[in-house]
Parts: sequence; structure tokens; C-alpha cells
Amino acid sequence: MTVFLTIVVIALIGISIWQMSKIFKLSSVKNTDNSEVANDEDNNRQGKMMFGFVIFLYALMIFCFINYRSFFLPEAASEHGSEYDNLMFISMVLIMFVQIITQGLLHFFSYKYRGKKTNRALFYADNDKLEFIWTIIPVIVLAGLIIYGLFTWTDIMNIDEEEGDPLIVELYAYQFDWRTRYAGADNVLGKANVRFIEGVNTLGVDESDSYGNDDVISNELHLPVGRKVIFKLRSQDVLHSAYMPFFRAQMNVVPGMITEFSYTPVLTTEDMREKEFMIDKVATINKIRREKSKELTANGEEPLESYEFDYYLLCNKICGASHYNMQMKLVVESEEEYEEWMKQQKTFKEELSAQASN
Ligand SMILES: [Cu+2]
Repeated sequence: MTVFLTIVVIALIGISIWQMSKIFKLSSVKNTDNSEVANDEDNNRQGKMMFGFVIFLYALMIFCFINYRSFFLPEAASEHGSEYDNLMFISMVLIMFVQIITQGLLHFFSYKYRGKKTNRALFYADNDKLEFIWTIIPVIVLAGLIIYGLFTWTDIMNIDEEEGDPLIVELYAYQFDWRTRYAGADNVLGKANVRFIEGVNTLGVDESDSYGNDDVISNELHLPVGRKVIFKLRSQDVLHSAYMPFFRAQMNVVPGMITEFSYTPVLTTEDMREKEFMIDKVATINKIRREKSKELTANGEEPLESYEFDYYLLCNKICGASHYNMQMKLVVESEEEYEEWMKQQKTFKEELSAQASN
């Protein structure tokens, strides 16, 4: 209601200013030029405003880059991440370079060649050489960028299960949460289908497939640092997207099929917490939280807990009402810590017999 009233008040103020400006215009005797055609004075003002606008935009851009840099991602926590970041950086630099030249010139020329009563337009038909140059340069640059992108993509997406000793992990998405399924000692996931979902078997693992017996299902994603992980993604219901920004990884999770993604984590959760960039980021977030908490306690509500960095697997497809909260904690740790955690988990077989004995 307050918002609505504020909008109404602002609108009314706007209308009154507009009406007042009309009165001033009518009452001023000085200005007798009522023509709708722009005169030199109008052109001068418009030209300067046009140029000023582009300067304002660039100033705003620089301000945002500096002021909001704590929202950027730190260095990648996966092996392929630097390749991805390079591609992104080169693309952004190119786009910005071209955009500053084209937009800058566009606005500068509209200022420089602003209308003047004495100026006459020059008829300039075409220039083949000029057109050739401005066609061929983007063609070469774009082709280079696309080829570079394709190589990077193939490099990242080249998933070879035979190479090294990759960890096979299933990421299972459903409205509105995630589960992980580890392949167990045999490192082979048992078959699964949503039709088998029953009781504790919430992921629909095929009980007749012996490969599934040692599978481990969890609501946290633990990964040993330095070991390649191959994710097999499965959805129970609608389209989801597994998004792990710190690892520069994202892949759609599509019902009815298994999609894949792979990366090698190189920075543990602890490593990331100790990065200077993250320490600053966490400090910024906690400062905001403390201020919010003051407000909350003043209203007699619970204050916010202080924030500590953790990796998360997020859903990046708007999949329904609670999409915003569809996330799972992701822990990257040493091989020993990972083994220790794994030991505490129950296998699928143990879960089933526990259910049977109940
Ligand atoms: Cu989702």
C-alpha cells in the first residue's frame, strides 16, 4: 500500500511540474520561437547531452566494476576453470573494446556533427573498400573466437571414464532438493529408474542390479581434492540445472536422460576460505548481516547468524516455487577426510535391510 501511494505521489508531483513548466513557457515573453523544428540552440543542447550520456554510462560502468567487485567470482576451484576464465576474459575484453569504439564514436559524432543552420549534408554514395574492411575484420575476429571457444569446450567436455581413476557420482535432482549417489567400492552406479521409487529407495535404484548394492546415497556432496569427478545427472520431475559457479560448471538435468559433466576440484573448502578475496567477501557479507541483525533485534526478532563460506551445488533453472532454495552443500576435502566421511555413510543395501527389519 505504501509503495502504491508513493508511486501515486511521485506521479502527481511529476504532473504538477509538467503543468507548471507549461505555465512558465506561456508566461515568458522572451521566447517567441514556437516552431517544432529544432533550432541551433536545441541542436547544441541535444548534441552535448548525447555526448554527456555516453560519458555517464562509462563512468557508471567503471563505478560498478569497482564498487561491486566483491560480487565477482574468485579464481576457479577446478582444473579446467582457468581455461574457462581465459575464454571469458578474452571475449569480454574484445566486446568492451569494440563497444567503447562504436558507442563512443556514435555519441561523439552525434555531438560533433550536431545540426547547424549553415551546414549542408554531403551526399556520399558508398565505399567498397571501407565496407570490405569492416566486414572482414569482424569475420576474422569472430571466427577466431568461435574456434578458440570450440577447442575450450571440447577440452572441458571430453569425458573419458577410462582415463585416470575418476570418481563416479550421480547428482539426482527433484523439486526442490538434490541427492548424491556414489558408485561405491566397484565405482559403478547401479541402474536406476524413477519407476522403482518406493520407501527408502527415494532415488529409484534398481534392487535387482548388484552394482547398486554398494551405492551410497547422501544429501551432501563430498569430493576429494585433486581427483577427477564424473557427474551423471538425473532428474525425477522437471528440468533442473546443476550449477557450481566456483568450479565453472553447469549442466542441465533433464528428466528421462542422463547428462554428464566432469571436473577436477583443485581447491578445498578450507583453501577457498583462506583466499584473500574470499576473506574480504565474507567480511562484506557479515557487515551487511550485522546491520540487518540490528534492525531485526530492534523489532524483537532473531538476529542473523554470521556467514561462513561453503561451496554449494545450486539449481540454475527456474523449476518451481522453491527453486530459489534448491541447493546442496558441497565439501571439497583431502583424500583422507573424504574416505573418513565415506566410511560413516550407509550403502544402499544397508539402507534396504534397515527398512526391512523395521
Ligand atoms: Cu531445480
